[in-house]
Amino acid sequence: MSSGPVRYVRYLLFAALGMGILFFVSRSAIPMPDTATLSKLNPSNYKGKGSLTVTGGSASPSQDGAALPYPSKAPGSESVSVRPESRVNATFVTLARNSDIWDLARSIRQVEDRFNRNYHYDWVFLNDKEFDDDFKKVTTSLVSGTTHYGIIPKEHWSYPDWIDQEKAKKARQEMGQKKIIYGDSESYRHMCRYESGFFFRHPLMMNYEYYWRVEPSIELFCDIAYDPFRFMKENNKKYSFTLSLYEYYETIPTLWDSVKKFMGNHPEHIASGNSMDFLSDDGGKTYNKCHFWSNFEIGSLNWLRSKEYIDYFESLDRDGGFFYERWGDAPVHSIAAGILLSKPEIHFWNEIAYYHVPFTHCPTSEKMRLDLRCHCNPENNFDWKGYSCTSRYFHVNNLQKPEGYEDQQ
Ligand SMILES: Nc1nc2c(ncn2[C@@H]2O[C@H](COP(=O)(O)OP(=O)(O)OP(=O)(O)O)[C@@H](O)[C@H]2O)c(=O)[nH]1
Ligand SMILES: [Mg+2]
Repeated sequence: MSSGPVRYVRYLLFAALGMGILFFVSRSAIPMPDTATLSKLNPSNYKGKGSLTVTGGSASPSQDGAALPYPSKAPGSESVSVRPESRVNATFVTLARNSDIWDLARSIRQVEDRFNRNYHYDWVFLNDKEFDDDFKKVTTSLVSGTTHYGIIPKEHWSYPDWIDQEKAKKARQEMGQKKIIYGDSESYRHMCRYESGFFFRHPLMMNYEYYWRVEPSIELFCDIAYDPFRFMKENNKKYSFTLSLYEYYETIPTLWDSVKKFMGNHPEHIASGNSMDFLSDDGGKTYNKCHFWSNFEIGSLNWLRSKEYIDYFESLDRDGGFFYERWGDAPVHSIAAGILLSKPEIHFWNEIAYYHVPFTHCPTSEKMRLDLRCHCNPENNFDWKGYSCTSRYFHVNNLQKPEGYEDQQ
């Protein structure tokens, strides 16, 4: 038997131990805000500092219906820390006007909530005019990584000297009369040419290996449960997409002639095992107008900066169709990916559910939608509709369409 005071000391020690255990148990049971959120609340930690957090374990994506292509449950508010060095050298990139700010704010918020809040990748904003303070203030507050703001050099947003500006003006007037979308717009043409041939060479982009293009007013419908940039790098992917469709012929009547001229002059640039069958139904004679929708893109900047791609862009640019017609950056990028890359270097993101007016990619698999907490209506999925080229992409790449695709046609 212990004597009185010794017994009291023992009681006190037990009580202290019990309280300690209770504290640890309750702390781990109560959801705590992640360190990224906490560090943003402290102004001295405002940007790009502190530990990096990612959601879930490692997982590699694959096409719909494949065995466990993503973590069995996409993590929600919980997060686990990983070291910053596991990040890839990559950035988001957006070309925008100051007036795009509120439509863009919605896009950024979705990208952050679904993915980047756990990764803190940088974001580069490019504009042909100076960004104003409001634009910078709002975007800086929304992006969890470091933001950079660049002005586009004049020579990348103006007429090259071989362009006949009178002829270009006439073409715009004619296309305007025919009510071709953006047919009469001069700035839209500069935008398409810039996205086709220059954004990846902007000094701010030269520091990075991969980019993810984001436009105003897009939606992301599912959690992104792994790092797509890392997937690109580890699997040697150069170009990737979520939606594909047919181009409006009136905007590109001579684009394929120009591509054929390039292919004739540069047979050494044409990849073996390429995706010509995605682009053409007659072995390359004519273009079937299929293209990847470039308002969403994750891609390799080194590929766009390669001699193959630059030769391709410069050859097309000389032919003048960016101004005399209205060539879009979507068919220009897609044709390049189709002929300069081998098939496995292109990737379709089934897990990245995406909307840009007026089309939606929403995974066909219900399990995937539930696991990734998607909020898209599967009835809106465009993949298997007649105007989409994704069926053709699956066919050309021998991919199996997901169960239930017939009901979404
Ligand atoms: N700085 C700048 N950015 C532009 C200009 N025109 C378009 N952009 C941006 O370029 C991208 C593509 O332009 P959009 O107007 O979205 O073109 P679109 O996607 O074909 O057409 P929408 O259906 O209207 O979205 C967007 O990120 C725009 O913010 C411009 O004149 N200046
Ligand atoms: Mg757009």
